[in-house]
Amino acid sequence: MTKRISLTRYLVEQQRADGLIPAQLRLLLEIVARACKSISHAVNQGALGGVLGSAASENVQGEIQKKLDIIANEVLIEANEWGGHLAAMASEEMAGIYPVPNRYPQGEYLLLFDPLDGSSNIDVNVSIGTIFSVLRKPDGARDVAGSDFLQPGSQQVAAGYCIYGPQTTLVLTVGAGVALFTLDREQGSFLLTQENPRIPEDTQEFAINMSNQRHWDAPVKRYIDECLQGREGPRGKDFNMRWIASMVADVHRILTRGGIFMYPWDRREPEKPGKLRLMYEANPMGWIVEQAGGAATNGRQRILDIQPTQLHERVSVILGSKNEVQRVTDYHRGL
Ligand code: AHM
Ligand code: MG
Repeated sequence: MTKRISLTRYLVEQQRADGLIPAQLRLLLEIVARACKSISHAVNQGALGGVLGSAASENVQGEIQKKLDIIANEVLIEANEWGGHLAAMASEEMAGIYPVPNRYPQGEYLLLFDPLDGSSNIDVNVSIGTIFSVLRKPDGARDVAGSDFLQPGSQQVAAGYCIYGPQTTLVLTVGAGVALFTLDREQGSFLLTQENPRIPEDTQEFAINMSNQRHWDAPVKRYIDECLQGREGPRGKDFNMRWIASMVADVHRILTRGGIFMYPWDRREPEKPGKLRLMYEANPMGWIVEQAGGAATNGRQRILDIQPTQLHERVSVILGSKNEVQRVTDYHRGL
């Protein structure tokens, strides 16, 4: 049997090879992975650990928090605050940023996360995950401020997600392709199981919440209508549909076998640009997908080029197989 490479060894070797992973960033990624291991354990315990169900609180977006949303958020904060690698954190579950307390040394990185993505799937035993993004604190900034986080996704220095499914898999990029690590529960470590997956440029599979169809904008309606017409329609081929309602799981499928994922703007909340969050969901996932040869846009613009104006900013998301994302984007541009 071939000896597998651990996450630690992978990061050390990357650090030596191309210098893309400075020591502080390596520590950060190891600590995030360790936190994901704890979250994975809590997810696995489910009812036995008393972690299912709702808490009696709402998050900053007015959504009822699940117990696991809060647990995962706390695990990530507690794991990361003391290491000296971070200046501050921001989370989908917290209203403002979380500067590292003064009793700990301050580092040069900013960590953003959606601690538990796919919350509606927690109680029904369907895959969920953690998504994270790492930025550098801008030069010259003394006390860290919320505005330090408002950097476009193209400035990310690392991004990843951990999916808690039949296997727990950590997916990571530092800008030199994508690496996948599977959690070996017996050893308690993440082991490299795939490097540089490539998302096929074409696909016959789309992921969208069809129950919102009547609220969509014309370009999205047109694209899905054409897919649904199958081989008799203008696309000349049949399409399959999947919607897990956990972005991590839908993106993981696309990374594995291709497809297009869309959570577009719709008329339910016309003043909001979309449901998903730019900084915690779209940017890290957009970068991973690009690093695997796919594309990610908001229908008009590359996701990673969007200049955020607020921490909890929302965005319309279209990502996955390049040619399909290009097609939907062309439809938005009236081409
Ligand atoms: P969450 O971060 O509160 O879990 O919400 C994000 C999730 C995504 O994972 C998923 O793609 C989407 O919401 C599903 O939404 P819907 O239930 O409207 O289909
Ligand atoms: Mg989420």
